[in-house]
Amino acid sequence: MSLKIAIQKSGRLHEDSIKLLNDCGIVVHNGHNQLKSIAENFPMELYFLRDDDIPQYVQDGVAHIGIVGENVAYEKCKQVQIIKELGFGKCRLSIAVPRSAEYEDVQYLKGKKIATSYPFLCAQFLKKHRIEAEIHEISGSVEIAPSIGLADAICDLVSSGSTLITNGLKETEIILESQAVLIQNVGLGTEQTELISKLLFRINAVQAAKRNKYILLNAPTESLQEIFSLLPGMKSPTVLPLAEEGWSSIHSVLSEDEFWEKIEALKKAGAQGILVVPIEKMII
Ligand code: PRT
Ligand code: ZN
Repeated sequence: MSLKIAIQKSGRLHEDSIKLLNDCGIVVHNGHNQLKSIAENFPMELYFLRDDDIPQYVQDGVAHIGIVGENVAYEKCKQVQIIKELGFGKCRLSIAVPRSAEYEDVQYLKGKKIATSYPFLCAQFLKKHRIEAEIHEISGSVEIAPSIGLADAICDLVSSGSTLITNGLKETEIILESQAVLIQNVGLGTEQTELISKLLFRINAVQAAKRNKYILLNAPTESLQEIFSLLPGMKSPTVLPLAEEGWSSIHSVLSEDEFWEKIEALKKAGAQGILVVPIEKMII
């Protein structure tokens, strides 16, 4: 029994998907143009596919799980379950119009022609706002559609926004915020479900490690209580006496989100010699 996972063969999600598996301790060899591979130290078989096909493969049970963007997962409308947000491949599906357009609100789109590779999500957005417009489905180079007279607006993926600028467009509505997700077939047996739980346990440890840093610092004994309140740690901070009387070394874990704020407060509380170290895995 092995867990069958479908990942993108090449493209924006490929490397991060392999890296995630590697970070989870799963060694994957994917030679050039290989469509299938077997992991070395985890019962896992990998299928390398076009991202658009992954939801179908997972729905049909050919693959038990898969990694795709939420944009693809929702557009394809397959019977699959999203079980984990993976934090990479972040982008948004947006409406954009020519920079010169006098766009005030979504009513602008009434009766307009919108080019997109996401006809389902685009139609859903228009329906929600009770807008009648013409959707023109194209499979690539959507951004040039307005400049060649093919459409009045587009509905496409945006990350930095530079492609829109290059093509004389401006982003006016965000339809969906997207990132890579792990999807799962809805009718799996106990053995596959157990393997998925093992994989999720490892993914959670990798993600928790990324969100946190290990921090070591020295502080005078009279500041310890204030420092403990700033650094609660996983259970509570470790305190070791320094050779110099009246001083201690404190070890703890600090969340990335409050990092700079806490560092400033720690310095104010008398902390010195602060070292911050990345964490590889974090089991909570
Ligand atoms: O061959 P295959 O079908 O597997 O790949 P693909 O060409 O369909 O997809 P690919 O590799 O381009 O993208 C895979 C997934 O990456 C997408 O489904 C999204 O979930 C995610 N992703 C993240 C993006 C982007 N960022 C992104 N910027 N996908 C596409 N883009 C494109 C966008 O379409 C536009 O052309 O990048 C351009 C805009 O980028 P900025 O930075 O200029 O705004
Ligand atoms: Zn694709």
